[in-house]
Amino acid sequence: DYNAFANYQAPTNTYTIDNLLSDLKSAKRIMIVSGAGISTSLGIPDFRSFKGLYAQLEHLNLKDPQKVFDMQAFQKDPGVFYSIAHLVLPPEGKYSMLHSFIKLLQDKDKLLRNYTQNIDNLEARAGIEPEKLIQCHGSFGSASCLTCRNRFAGHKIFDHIRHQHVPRCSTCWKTVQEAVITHGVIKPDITFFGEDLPKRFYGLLEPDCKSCDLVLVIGTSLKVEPVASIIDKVPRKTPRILINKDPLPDRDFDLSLIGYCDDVVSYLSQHLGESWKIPHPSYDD
Ligand code: CNA
Repeated sequence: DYNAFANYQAPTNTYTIDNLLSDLKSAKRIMIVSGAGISTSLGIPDFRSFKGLYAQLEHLNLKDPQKVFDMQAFQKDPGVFYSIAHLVLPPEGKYSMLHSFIKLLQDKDKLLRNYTQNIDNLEARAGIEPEKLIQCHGSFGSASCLTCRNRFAGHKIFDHIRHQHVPRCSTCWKTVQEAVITHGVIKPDITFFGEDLPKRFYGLLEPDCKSCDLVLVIGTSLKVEPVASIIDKVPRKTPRILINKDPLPDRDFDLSLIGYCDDVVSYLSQHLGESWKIPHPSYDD
């Protein structure tokens, strides 16, 4: 069985940038696994870098900075999350070169799926179709009332987030029970620790891993499960490429391109030819 054999092949050390350029040209089903690093060029901090969000939260004296995104902690005091949420709010009117590159792959009919851990919703802003996009940890694109479950467009609470106020649903506000701190509180539809990932993630993951012909892992430390294990489900014969500021020495890639992801894809685009020129990354509302 060729596939079974291929799954257990030792990693090749001979995969080069030229192999990647040629695979990008021939690929038809590229899977992208992305993280906070694809948005840092826009000023949104990642979590775990030297000047990332976790470093910026030291003043809160939390034992574990992840607690800010913990559902139980949110239910105890939503104010803690809303005191820092503005730091990861997406900018308006722009996305990164890397988002634009993903859109280019979609336009070339090469994008199988983008599994993003990002919550900034900038993939959608860049024009990635809902069907091609799995926002594994949800996004700021929508928000819901914890009490009546009414759903709102995410931007409706952006001003609250900017001013570090806890937003509350106007329907539930009328019946507000002061004793219940989360009564009528609106929470962005981002997946907190302790919440489940979207059903689509589990439904599409296995077939996508089996059928993709190239995997690009971009701007992530691969520390958060279950996304961190996606690449282990991809058959060994499928090339797995890392594009990241920091190397991930404990993970198994055929090629690691270490640097700023916008620079790396600009380099690739220049070597792929005129039709691979990356469009300017901005949008009008
Ligand atoms: P992380 O653990 O902070 O890792 C980010 C990785 O990106 C690091 O390995 C960096 O080396 C790398 N990196 C940073 N900047 C660049 C760059 N310009 N080019 C290439 N690589 C870069 O973040 P992960 O995404 O791995 O962790 C998953 C968390 C982060 C998810 O739950 C997200 O919701 C969460 N997050 C999202 C955003 C966002 O939506 N923009 C921002 C901050 C955190």
